[in-house]
Amino acid sequence: MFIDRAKIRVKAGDGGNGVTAFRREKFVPRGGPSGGDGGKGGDVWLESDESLNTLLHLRYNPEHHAERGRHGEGSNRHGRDGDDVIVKVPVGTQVFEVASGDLLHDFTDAFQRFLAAKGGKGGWGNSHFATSTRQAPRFHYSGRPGEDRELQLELKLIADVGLVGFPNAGKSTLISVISAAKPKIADYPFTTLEPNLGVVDLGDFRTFVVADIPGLIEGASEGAGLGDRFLRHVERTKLILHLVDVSSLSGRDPVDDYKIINRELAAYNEDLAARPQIVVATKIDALDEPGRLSSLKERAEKDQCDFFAISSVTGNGVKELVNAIALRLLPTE
Ligand SMILES: Nc1nc2c(ncn2[C@@H]2O[C@H](COP(=O)(O)OP(=O)(O)OP(=O)(O)O)[C@@H](O)[C@H]2O)c(=O)[nH]1
Ligand SMILES: [Mg+2]
Repeated sequence: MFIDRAKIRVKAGDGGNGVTAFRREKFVPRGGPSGGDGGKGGDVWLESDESLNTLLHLRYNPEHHAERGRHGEGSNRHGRDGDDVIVKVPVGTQVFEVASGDLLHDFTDAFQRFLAAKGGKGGWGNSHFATSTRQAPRFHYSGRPGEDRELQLELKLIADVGLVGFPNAGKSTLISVISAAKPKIADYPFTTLEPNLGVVDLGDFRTFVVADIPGLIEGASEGAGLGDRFLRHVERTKLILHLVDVSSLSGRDPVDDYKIINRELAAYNEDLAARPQIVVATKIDALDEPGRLSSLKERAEKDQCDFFAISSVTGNGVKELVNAIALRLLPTE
């Protein structure tokens, strides 16, 4: 299962307390104040790690507490600072504060760090408070509490290419033939319930990542079908492949399908609607009315989109499509 959300609690260490103490040594009469300060509480940091690609590890381990600072001691001994805790998250994780809903941080690269909860300062011991008129202060400060908050983590898959289209358009079938991903494929709508990622290998270490997401239908932006909530997985893609079934199997008109999906994209996010699209007519092995293909092609050209016609079953046109995607995404030297 693809997990892309997790709620965690981060609690930084409290600061240690300062102490009240006085020097007591054999040959030092009336020794002055010598209470040391408390140590600082440990921080909780989040750090991005390229080797992770889900938030699953945090689902099972949602509490992250850093150590408290030790209390100060006599003879001006400072309490030890609490150790920090580092929580690893995949690149692409966004951090929201549950209480306010605010976006606190966005991990766009590996080895980024975010201070999720700051450790409390240690309290001052009484030696801090000695002045010429107050030579024996009999008080100290307590340590400050460490920050404590609940965070909602969200991982958007960072894919280069997003597949969108009606249910049954052939999205999962395409990703299964161009990558090693093995999503469920079936002859009914809403086969795909969770996004799948596939890595397309072009050789020479050149790759791109494709996201296959559940199908959209009219009204998805208002929650119809599975709704548009999976569109956040294609929000960051550089290119959208808009798949349209041109066989008569769908029982709908390809140009209408194309327009409906574009409307849903725009309703979700105008930026997404403006993202470069390649329009892909699918299932051409089962094409029985050529007019369905040509009218979609005309429409795509009118919208100044590249257009390809493929069959994932026979492989017809698939290679050309992959090459065109590679040309759009990868700089050629
Ligand atoms: N004839 C033919 N059938 C295809 C082709 N590609 C996909 N199909 C069939 O179309 C049906 C739907 O394919 P999927 O890949 O599951 O469609 P999808 O777009 O992922 O559908 P959802 O996950 O429900 O949104 C399956 O029965 C596939 O076998 C094709 O190129 N030619
Ligand atoms: Mg599917």
